[in-house]
Amino acid sequence: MITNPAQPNWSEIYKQRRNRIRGETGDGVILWMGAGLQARNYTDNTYPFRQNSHFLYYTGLAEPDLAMLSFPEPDHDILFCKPISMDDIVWSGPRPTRVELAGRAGIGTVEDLDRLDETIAKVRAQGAKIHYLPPYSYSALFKAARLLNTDPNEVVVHSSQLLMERVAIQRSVKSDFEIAEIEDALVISDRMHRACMAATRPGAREAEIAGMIQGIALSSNRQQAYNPIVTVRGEVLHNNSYDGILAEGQLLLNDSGAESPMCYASDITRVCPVSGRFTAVQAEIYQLVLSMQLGGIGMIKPGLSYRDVHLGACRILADGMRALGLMKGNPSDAVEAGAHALFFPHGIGHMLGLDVHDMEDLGDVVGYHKREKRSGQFGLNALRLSRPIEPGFVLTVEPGIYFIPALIDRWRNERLHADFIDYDKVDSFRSFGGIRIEDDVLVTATGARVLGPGIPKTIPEVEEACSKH
Ligand SMILES: [Mn+2]
Repeated sequence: MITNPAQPNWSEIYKQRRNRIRGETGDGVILWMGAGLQARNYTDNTYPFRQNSHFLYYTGLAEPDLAMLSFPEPDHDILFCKPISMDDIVWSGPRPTRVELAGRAGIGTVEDLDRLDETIAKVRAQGAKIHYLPPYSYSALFKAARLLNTDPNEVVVHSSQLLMERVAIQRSVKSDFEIAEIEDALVISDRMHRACMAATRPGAREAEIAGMIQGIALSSNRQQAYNPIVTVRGEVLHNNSYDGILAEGQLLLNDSGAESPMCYASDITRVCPVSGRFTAVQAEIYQLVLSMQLGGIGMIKPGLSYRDVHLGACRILADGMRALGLMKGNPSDAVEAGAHALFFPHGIGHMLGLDVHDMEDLGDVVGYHKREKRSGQFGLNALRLSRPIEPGFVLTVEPGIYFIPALIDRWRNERLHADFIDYDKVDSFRSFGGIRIEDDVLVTATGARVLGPGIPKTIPEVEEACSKH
């Protein structure tokens, strides 16, 4: 029989992942909690289910109501599952047996979920430490409090810093199979973005375009990796409403991405002109954001801090804004002072993987070196990833330029960075909106590779995609 070498042995991969993490956490027992269904307004009406990403990484099991204990000895894991009742089968159909689930994940022992409490109690009675990650949902928090027989306020405090650090290191470097999953997700994202560009026209509604993007994911039997941002008010960074109607002369910002079959995320932003053609002023700002993005991608190489990539893109911004008359003075001094953050108040990017902001539930353990603290400076304080980058990291590179009227007014009234900003000129851009260009990038041994099939990005490419009505 010919075996396909491209088909990985996933149960073996999950085993290896668990053996590595148990080897790095010493003598303790690791408690992995799968996610449960979340009620929307009563128990049986639930939000779409999404497994906890750490649980997915170490088991591949996407079903609700699972837990696992990993013991210090190699290959020693117990999967805990709810028993299947006839009611479950009547209402939800047949499901994989517990033994099938355990087999898929390469786990040798399986128990009823009801036995998790007593098993944990037994482990603790023997003096072993329980390592667990801090829960990010209240339901998981209360479940953990019950399992660990502790006050809910104590659960996060006593989560394992060592486990967080080791998980972050392990999950940060992506294997070829994981990269292939992200690229698979990007194929759907490419369709989402091209369809959006083709549908953008004066009179169209944001909701109509957001619905079409969602339809592309759903009709491919995929989830969206996050709630898409589809807005003509691109300067509102996380604009979650779809109330707007597109008008001639506006820009439409679309930040949306699909998941792969194994739930890896893609995260792409593009901006296109509602009329199909950029105005001269829009093209100038767009081209500057593109220079920041291409400049940032060009800087990426192993060992360089992502903070330096961020600051490099900020200097391109300050230099370009000076050429356009919006900023003045020395660009490096302006960036050091933080003046550029009037236009670019967020970070250049973040890790991407099973989560769109990969492992952000673990906090700055992921993006910051142990001894490095987040900056307090406005703009730089929103940088999610700062530490030196390594081959195998997948990152977003997503600079932007935004004109946020309330922020402009505040800074102008306070005469903030008046040496570096021409406020009269900036005022003439009050209704411009915002532009962000975002790609997903793999750090290679020598530099960077932009993942995905090549989503329209240059001005001619975007205008061409807009013309395909
Ligand atoms: Mn992003």
